[in-house]
Amino acid sequence: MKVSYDKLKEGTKKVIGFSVAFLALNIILIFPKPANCMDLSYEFRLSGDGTSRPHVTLTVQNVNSATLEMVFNWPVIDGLGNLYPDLINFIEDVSVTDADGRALSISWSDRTVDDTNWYWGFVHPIYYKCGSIETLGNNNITIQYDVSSNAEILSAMGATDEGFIDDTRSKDFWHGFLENILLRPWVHSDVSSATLRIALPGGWNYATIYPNSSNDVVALGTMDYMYGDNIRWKNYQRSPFIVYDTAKFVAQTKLIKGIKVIDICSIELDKDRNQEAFYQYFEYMNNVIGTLPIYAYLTFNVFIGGDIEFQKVFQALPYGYEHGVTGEFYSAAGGDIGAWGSSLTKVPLWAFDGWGPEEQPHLFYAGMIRAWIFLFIQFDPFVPWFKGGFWTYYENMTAAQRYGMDHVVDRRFRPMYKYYIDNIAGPPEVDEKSSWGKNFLEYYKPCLTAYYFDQLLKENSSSNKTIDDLMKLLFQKAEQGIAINRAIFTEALNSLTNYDFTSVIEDYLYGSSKLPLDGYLDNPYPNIVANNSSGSITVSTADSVSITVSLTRGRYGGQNADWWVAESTPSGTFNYYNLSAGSMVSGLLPTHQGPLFSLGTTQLLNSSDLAVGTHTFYFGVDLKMNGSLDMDSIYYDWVSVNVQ
Ligand SMILES: [Ca+2]
Repeated sequence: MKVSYDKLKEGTKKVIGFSVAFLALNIILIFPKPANCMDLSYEFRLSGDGTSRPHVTLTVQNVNSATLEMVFNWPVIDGLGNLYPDLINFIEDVSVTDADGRALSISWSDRTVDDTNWYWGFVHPIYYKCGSIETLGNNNITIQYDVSSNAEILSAMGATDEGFIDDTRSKDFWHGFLENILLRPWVHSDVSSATLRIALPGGWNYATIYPNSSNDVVALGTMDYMYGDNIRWKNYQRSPFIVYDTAKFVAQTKLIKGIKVIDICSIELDKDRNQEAFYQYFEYMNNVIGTLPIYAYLTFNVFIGGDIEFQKVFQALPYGYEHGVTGEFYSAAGGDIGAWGSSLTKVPLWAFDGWGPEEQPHLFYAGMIRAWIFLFIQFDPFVPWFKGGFWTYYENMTAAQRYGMDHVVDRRFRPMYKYYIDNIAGPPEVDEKSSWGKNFLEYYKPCLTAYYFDQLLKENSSSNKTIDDLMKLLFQKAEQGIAINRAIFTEALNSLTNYDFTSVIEDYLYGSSKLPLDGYLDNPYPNIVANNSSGSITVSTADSVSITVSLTRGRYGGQNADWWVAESTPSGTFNYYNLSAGSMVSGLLPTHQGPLFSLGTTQLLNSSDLAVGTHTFYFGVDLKMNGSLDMDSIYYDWVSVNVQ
């Protein structure tokens, strides 16, 4: 665990190094003073039955400036950038003392950090409340304050204890973000080390997205998630923090690819949840795209019903966006792996043309995909097709790895394509919204396009390359702190095979051309005809018989197959078409072995010396390329020739 956190720190250092240096340079230019190396020890103490306000005691060591500037994120900001300065006061009753207990003065001001170079999605400034402390030459300073109680937070959100559907209540937990409750140095580089000691009533526990150095001490490192200098990964830096009574809440944790995946929910909700499914999908995404450079991923659900007026605003803490790479943080029932539909066996595989409450256009855990696509791998400038379309594609692929691709093609991609052809495709294209309010052209057409790209990659690489290889390349860029753009995307895609994707990217992702997916979502379609007839024919021995085959590759393009062209003879024996001989020879062997491709109309035989009796000619492909006939995976067609 230590190892992976170190790896995480290494990874983020690379990403933020430049920004940190740049910010530090600015600070030095504006405030020419030496950088401090402050050590911060926080204690978060919750007493009694959980009703009271938590109390924070912070000891700052190695202070060496006349003024100590400490900040926390405030006020609350929603996804549209609206400020709610009166909604929640996270920090109350602040007092500052020196090592001898003498009071020091603190004065408050508002600070805002903004940068036009920030990633498109995080357009809002970061708002801070800054407390300036006159240190009077003290090196060690203690700051104490209260944090809003959970009842105060829920009440501010518009939720009440009466709103709980199960027997949990606001006193049974505390939930929020460390950014809002940990006063910390204004200058990130001033932080040398930080720890957070958690003191809780008996039977309580906590969870953060930081590692522990002991059972009750969280190693915050240099508090890297909590500063705007790492702005490319601003959401990645959210630091959800949950404290809960273990008699009322269940925490399930699994280490996946070095990431501690934590899910906390009330006991009542836990009965309907299936964390194993979530783990499986989480692992899949790490495997096929890349392992997220985070220490932990945390989800939290409580069972509160009804509309909570400011729930989304609270979720958007601390920067004004409801989702984070480090987890989805929900304060009410539902959420991406919510109470309903969360079971692996209950994943609703909808039919796209059947809108309704039972037919959901997305899967309930879909939000997890965001951590990879759009939060970690970012497109700049923003393109809706990547966020919506590739997200939707991978959401479906997580289901496919559990249920099988055929199931997902049949139940999701084919209906989606049919809906597209019937209602959306142009010219001119007509956009529509799904029952989840998602535009077809931003979510579903680009999802189908991703499927098409995957098929083209397989087709041009004997299935050695897939769209996962593209995503891995893009993930590597993200690890280097590089946002994707059209040129990088195109170059990555074109590097995989000899196929030039430039025009299909233009046509289907940026343009409004009609997707040519006919035949890419169906089963392979072999066709065999005798004298241009697909039914039975009757000929005399003198007549010549022409046997012609064709194949539409269908959804398995590039997949290896045994190709069969066979004849059952009147005497009951089998012949097969030998490609090199160009004729039927006795026995039953594959005519060809290799990847599926679409084969245009091809004449194989044209002879007039067939024996009297019934000859049945078969053309088929089976998807297990092993030289034997596999009837469980074969697609075939036949025609019979009755020779008189
Ligand atoms: Ca076979």
